[in-house]
Amino acid sequence: MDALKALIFDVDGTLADTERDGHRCAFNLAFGEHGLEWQWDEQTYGRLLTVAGGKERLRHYAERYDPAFFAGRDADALIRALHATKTRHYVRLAGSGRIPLRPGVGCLIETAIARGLRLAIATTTTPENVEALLSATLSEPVRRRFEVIGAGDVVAAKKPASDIYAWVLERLDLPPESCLAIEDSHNGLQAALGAGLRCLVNRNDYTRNEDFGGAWRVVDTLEGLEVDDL
Ligand code: XBP
Ligand code: MG
Repeated sequence: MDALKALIFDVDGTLADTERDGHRCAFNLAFGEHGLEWQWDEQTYGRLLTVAGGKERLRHYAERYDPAFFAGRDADALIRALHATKTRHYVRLAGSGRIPLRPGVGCLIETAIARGLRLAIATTTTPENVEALLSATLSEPVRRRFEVIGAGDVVAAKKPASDIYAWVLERLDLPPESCLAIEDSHNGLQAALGAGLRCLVNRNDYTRNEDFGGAWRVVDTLEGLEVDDL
């Protein structure tokens, strides 16, 4: 195995538990603002999380549960508008500091920096959402150490496609063998494996029962994880 040179972090569910009390609430606030009666409870949202990407999730939900939503309207424009409203609400929620890093994440980032490891992000969410969360949870010097941020629509195919990891590896100019991906979900694991990366899965309440076959390691917390063990 090549010497480890970089950690590539997923964001939602991995750096922080952003889905239940962040993205889900932002979607519901957007529905209200747009006069829709949709409301995603925790259980419904957990099922919808198998569709990566907020715009893709909205389309999936409308097609499956409210096909009349698109009748005679520009579906793409509607979804873009809904998603922009949702992102505005999420940026405010994440930027408020109400969504903390998961246990052990801050310490792992700090020790990785101390060991000279390079840091990157590979996420399905938007760059503005990443910026809001990192600004609220990391100091400016630490935030600046994330030298590549691969987020959202920079690639056409989202997780479980491996495009976002390939995009990040290209900009790190590193082979997959010298990097470790840190993820929380089956979709994220598949994306990392597809790019030839070892993947450490940090399960959470939404992803606990997903299939993590092929993961290098599966944990329920990053607390106590030593960089030298990676
Ligand atoms: C998880 C996702 C994202 C978020 C919502 O991303 O699938 O779509 O649920 O964010 P990650 P957007 O790869 O970080 O686990 O609405 O901005 O897509
Ligand atoms: Mg995730």
